[in-house]
Formats: sequence, structure tokens, C-alpha cells
Amino acid sequence: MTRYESAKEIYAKLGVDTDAAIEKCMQIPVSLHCWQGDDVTGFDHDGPLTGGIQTTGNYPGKARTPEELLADMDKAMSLMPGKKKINVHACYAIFEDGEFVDRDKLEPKHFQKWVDFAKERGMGLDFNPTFFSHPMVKDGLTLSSPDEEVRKFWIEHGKACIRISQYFAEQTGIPCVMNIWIGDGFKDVPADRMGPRVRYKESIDAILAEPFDTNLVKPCVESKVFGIGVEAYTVGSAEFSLSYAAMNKDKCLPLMDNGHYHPTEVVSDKIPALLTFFPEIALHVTRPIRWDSDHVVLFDDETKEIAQEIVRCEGGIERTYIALDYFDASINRISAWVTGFRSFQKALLNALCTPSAMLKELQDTNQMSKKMVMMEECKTLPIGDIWEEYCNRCGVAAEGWFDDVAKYEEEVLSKRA
Ligand code: RNT
Ligand code: ZN
Repeated sequence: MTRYESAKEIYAKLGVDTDAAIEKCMQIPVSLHCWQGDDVTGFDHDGPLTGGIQTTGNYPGKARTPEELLADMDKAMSLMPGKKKINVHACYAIFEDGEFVDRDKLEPKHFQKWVDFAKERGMGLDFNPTFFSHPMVKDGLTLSSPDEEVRKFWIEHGKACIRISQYFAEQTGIPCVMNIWIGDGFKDVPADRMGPRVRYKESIDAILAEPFDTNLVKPCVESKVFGIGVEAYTVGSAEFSLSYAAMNKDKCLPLMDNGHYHPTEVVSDKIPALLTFFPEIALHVTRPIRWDSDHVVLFDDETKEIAQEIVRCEGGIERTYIALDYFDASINRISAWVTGFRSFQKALLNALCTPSAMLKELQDTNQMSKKMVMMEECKTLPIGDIWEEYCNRCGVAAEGWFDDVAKYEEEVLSKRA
């Protein structure tokens, strides 16, 4: 009997069909962020990363050009089981020789290489306007700035991104999630908290007034509790972003990043709350350590719990757009990419192999002692054996893949001066 056959029997006794779980897991798209490959730098500017986010570390070999980034992404994806989408930020526009256009003038053609890359691999594309790392961020503000010129520039950027998202969806035949996140905020206690929020609201209204097909483009607003340098106040707070999405449900989704809440709050608990009201929601899966540190996603408790909620909520799999969002510059970036993606795949597979119907029944019939016992038992089920089979069926290595990364580092990354 193989490891898989034996594990399959153990799960079957609990009413779990592991073959069905494996099949299902292969169908759930997870969006892979391009920005892990080069520390959120992009190709359209030389300046520093701003907006209250920061990468730390100086591990050698980061991608410096579109060619290098795409090659690294390909290498990383070859080691990840499961269905992928590719998440592109606007600052990753790829210009032809000598050409440059500013963010307010971006066109679909500036992302043609991304479209070709995704299409050749049968993948969908997601998109993000880049409201940071740019000279038009004035006094730390973009869409909420009191300066009309500044707001106008960024509104034009947002509209351009809607058009690009529509193009992505048309080209790939897969809906494009377009996430709006701004780092706007203040380091210290503001004298006016509402003004910036009213301006931000009006700016998003103006962006979403750009025509688009709501079946193809899924605009989101991502909330945040604080950023580096904007510790006292962020314009796009949780209440602001959730309210915006709720009031504009016909064309906007809420996006929760699990690094963007107070440390004892958990996004896993917020998923069912939002799915009670919103037809669709979006997630950034990350790993905060003490703050929004964007560490590589691991197969840890909250990651597992997020996957559990996606899987056990009514229609949760179809109604939740999952994306990853982390950036670690202190370790091999491809290894970081792969570890995070595989961790979330593991969490999804683990959730799909949980006897949720049985556990729910125990809860609904108030058999809480047995529910606790069974939930604890589930923690030591042989998920590793199912994972190995899942990787095999996906055609990627279940173990030993780091050797591949090490070889790539030696042959490719280490040659980048
Ligand atoms: C920042 C947000 C945002 C970014 C990306 C690069 O705190 O999480 O999603 O990480 O847009
Ligand atoms: Zn995020």
C-alpha cells in the first residue's frame, strides 16, 4: 500500500473523499504577485519604495529587467502545484526601447508582454494601480490630497488601470481583479480626519465612473490600519473601505489583507462576516509579524483557518478572489515565492480534506465536547501524504525542490552583479 492509499483510507473513515479534494484544489485559482521577484521595485522609476511599505534585506540576485523577472517567475511557478493567476502592478509596465509614459497615460499595450506571458501559460491576470513610489505622491497623499492637480493625476491613473484590466480580462477570457490601495495617511494626529476620506471617496467614484464590464473587471478597495511613517492615521481604514464597497456593491469588492488589522484581529473570522453580505470578496494572504511585515506565507494556524473559511463558507471558493501579498528581500526570492504559494496550496488542500459537514453537525447539535475532540484529531491526520499525491498529480516535486532553486541561484541569480 502506498502512503497515499493508506492516508486515503484514514480520511475515508471520516467521510472525506481525498481524490475529490485533490481535484477541487487543482481548480482554485491563486494569484501570484509579481512584486516578490524584485522587492516591489517595478520598471517605471528609479526612486525608492514609498507608501508606508518596506522590503528589508539585500539578498543577491534580484530581477532587474522584465526578462529576468519573467524568467524567475517561470522558474518559481514550475515548483508550485495548483492553478495560478498572475498579479501585476502598474509600475511593472514594460516599455519598448526609449519609450516612457507616465502612470496617468498608461495603455494596455504597455502590458502586452504580461498578457502574452499569461496567455501562453493559460493563466488569468489581476491588476493593481500603483499609487506609490512616484513624484506625484505629494506630502504622502494621492487620491485624498487636498491638491486637485495631484488627485486628478491619480484619478487618471486609476481610470487607465480600469481600461488595462478590461483588456486583461478580454485577452485572457478570465475576470481581472483590480485592487485599489493607497498609502495616504499622516504620521501624527490629524487635525482633519474626514476631509481626506471624503476626497478619497470622490476619487474612487471618479475612477469607477470609467466604463467597464462588471463581469470582467472586479475593482476592490483594500483597507489598512497603518503604514510606516503614517502611524497615526490612514485614509483607507477598515471602516472606510468596507463601507465604500458596501455602498457600491454593484461594482466594487472589499479586499482584506491579513496584515492590515490590529494584531489580535483575524481575517479568518471576517471572511464569513463579509460573505454574509457581499456576493464576492477578495483577499491578500500574507504573514504579519507584530505589524504588516509581509513575511512569506507559511502553513501556520491563521493561514489554515483562512483556507478553512474559504472552503466551508457557502460558495466561498467561487466567491473569494485569492491573491498572495508578501515580499522578503532577505532570502532567495524564488524560494520565498514558492514557499508562500505552496503553503497556501497546502492550507487549501488541508481545508478540503477536513470533515467539515460532520464538524458543523456537531456544532449545530451542541455536541461541543465531541466537536473539540474531533477538531483536535483532525490536526494529526496524514495531510502530508495527501500533499505528496497532490504534488505528483500536479507534476511538481513534493520534496527536494529547494535543490532546483539552489541550482538556479548558482547558474542564473549569482551571475547578476
Ligand atoms: C500594502 C498593501 C498592498 C501592497 C501591494 C504591493 O500594505 O498590502 O497590497 O502590498 O500593492
Ligand atoms: Zn495587500
